[in-house]
Amino acid sequence: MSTAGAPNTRDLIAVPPARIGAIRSLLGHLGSGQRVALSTHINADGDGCGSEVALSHLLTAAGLAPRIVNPTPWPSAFDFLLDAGIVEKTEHGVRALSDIDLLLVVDIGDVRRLGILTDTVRGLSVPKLVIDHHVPGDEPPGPFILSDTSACATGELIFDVAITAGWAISRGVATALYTALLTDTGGFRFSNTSPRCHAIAGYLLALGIDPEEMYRRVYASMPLGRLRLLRDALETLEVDSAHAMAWVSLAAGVVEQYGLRSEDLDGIVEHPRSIAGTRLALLFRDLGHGKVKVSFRSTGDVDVNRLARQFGGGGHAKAAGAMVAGGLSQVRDQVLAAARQFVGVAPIDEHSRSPARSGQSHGAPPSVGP
Ligand SMILES: [Mn+2]
Repeated sequence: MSTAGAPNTRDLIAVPPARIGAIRSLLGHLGSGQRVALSTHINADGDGCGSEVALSHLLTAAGLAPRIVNPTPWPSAFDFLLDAGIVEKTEHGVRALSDIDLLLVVDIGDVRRLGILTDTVRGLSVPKLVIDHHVPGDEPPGPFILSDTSACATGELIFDVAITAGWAISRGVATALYTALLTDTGGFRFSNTSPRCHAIAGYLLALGIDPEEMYRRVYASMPLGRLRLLRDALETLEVDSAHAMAWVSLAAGVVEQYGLRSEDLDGIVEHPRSIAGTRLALLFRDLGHGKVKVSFRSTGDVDVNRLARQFGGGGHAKAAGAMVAGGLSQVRDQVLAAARQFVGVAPIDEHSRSPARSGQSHGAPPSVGP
């Protein structure tokens, strides 16, 4: 049985032609024996970690000597990716960048996402390569860029590099790439879950990845404190149905009180986002030193990257963040006021006069996603 115009899986798996030039250019910088530092953004997520581990395996097999050097500690949730052969030198800080031949930064569109490594990376004279799927910032980490916002995850682009280079996808590579795709699509649920994303995931399953084991490792290995933190966050839930917004807040110190780290906050903001009719969900986390981290999530057409940029942050159209100076209630009031203006009155509210939504443009300040 066939349907005219139906896609076939081979077409879905094929590397998009628009990426091949950038991939070949990146590959042209790689040479046997090179010492390569791999880095990703502060509070690395499953895509950053998965992309780094996949590249570690691939580059090692290709005769290079990769090491991972991140601005913040390796998240314990992704310890399972660090099998034998992965060199993780984050604890050495910028010293681990002093004797390299090449830097390869993943899942970052702006150098400032490298946190404490930023200034050192700016000053590096070795080639700096970037593989990313964010909206590009105004200061990319390096000049040699493979960037495509249509990629569901940076891991998709790593897959493309491997296929284009003719590198074998080992079990370790497949596990790491599956983690990248799984986490960046929220378990294959977000709008970036493209047909190609599923096709690549299918390819990785065919290589022997066990989806239930991956689910258990990524989503069912939660420390008890994480659930207690969620309970506390949900106690603060507020909803503005006229603007189709919902938000939760975390006071200074609660994350630490439960023995958790920033990485454990992943997914909290999905709860306000899951309320029927919500177009914009926010998480406010008081960091306790005069700064509040704001996470923005959208369902539908609210471009939270543009909203976050009003506060010096950025990210994707549907997921973004910003670090805002001030106390929790002050920042919350300020951000909510801007958010209400930005989304306008939700059209689903029968009380609304439905003014033109969101179109207004505020000057975009330099983007630094926290
Ligand atoms: Mn990503």
